[in-house]
Amino acid sequence: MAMLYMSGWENGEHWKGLMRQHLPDVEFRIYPEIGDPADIEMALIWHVALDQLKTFPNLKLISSLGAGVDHLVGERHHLPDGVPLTRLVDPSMTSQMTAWCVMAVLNHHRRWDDYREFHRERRYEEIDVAPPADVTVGVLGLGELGGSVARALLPMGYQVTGWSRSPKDIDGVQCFHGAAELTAFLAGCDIVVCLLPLTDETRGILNAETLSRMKPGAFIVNGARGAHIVEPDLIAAIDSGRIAGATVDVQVQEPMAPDHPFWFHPRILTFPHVAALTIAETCAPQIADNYRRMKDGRPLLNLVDMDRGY
Ligand code: NDP
Ligand code: OXD
Repeated sequence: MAMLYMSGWENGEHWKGLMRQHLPDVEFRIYPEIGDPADIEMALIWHVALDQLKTFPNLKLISSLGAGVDHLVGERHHLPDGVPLTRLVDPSMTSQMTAWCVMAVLNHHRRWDDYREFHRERRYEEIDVAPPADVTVGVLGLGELGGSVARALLPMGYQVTGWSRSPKDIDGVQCFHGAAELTAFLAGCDIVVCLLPLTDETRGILNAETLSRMKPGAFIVNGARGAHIVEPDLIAAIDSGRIAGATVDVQVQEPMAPDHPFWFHPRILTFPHVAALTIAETCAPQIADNYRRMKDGRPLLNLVDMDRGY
């Protein structure tokens, strides 16, 4: 029986070496070297060849090689019925994302770009900046990543709020939940950090209407998925002066086309989807654990609820 690695990344051999340490008796194959399709019991997948999954008659577990599963849920017609899908929840990914979001918040709040400009111009001048206690950072999504970002901002003195689907109780964080509380949540934010999963309910959640509900001069940080933002609406809101700017790790189309307007916008900073990378060393043990759980019929870790979409 075998595990098949289907990622499109060029580190298959590296994963193979690691998985051999954790599961020495399990053969590790790297797509497109499938061998006999009947051998494949577990697939590790990112964006590659989803339409092949139904051709493995003994497939018992699909594991996303990322934390997000929108691309898999969105293509669920390719997933064999009844085969569970798990995702990665990894402390390294959480700390990477936390650091990236904190960096984006601090850079905006402490006027990094303006001081860089002053430095170039040899201007030794002070810019008025509100103390953190007067700045509210709101986190959309209070799960593994959003919860960590919210907690990390507290000791820096920020007012922290958050929004999730179900009610949450996080010490020091004012928690909102459900569609009915979205407007109240947004209205209080100076900086909004998006860490939602991309689902039918959250696609385009940052649009002309919701952006207009934010405080004038609010700033957007998106570490989740590009399609959470209606990109032309964001540009219009920034150009009108309503929104101060945005830092986005993710875009609707990745990689961004050379003529994408984000490249040319002075108030938008883009990153190439690097906020939290999958580190094979830290993720291999949980994948091995789930393999053993699948074999023993024990409950799986980080199971995706296909109907909920995350
Ligand atoms: P989780 O599933 O742990 O958390 C998701 C949070 O969003 C939960 O708090 C959930 O609410 C909330 N949520 C979901 N749907 C809604 C809704 N309709 N209304 C309000 N709240 C909602 O996910 P993670 O924190 O692990 O990851 C979040 C996303 O980050 C991933 O889906 C992925 O897209 C992105 N990501 C990006 C990376 C990058 O490098 N840029 C790397 C890793 C992830 P509740 O708690 O009530 O369920
Ligand atoms: C993920 C990602 O979901 O890298 O893990 O975006």
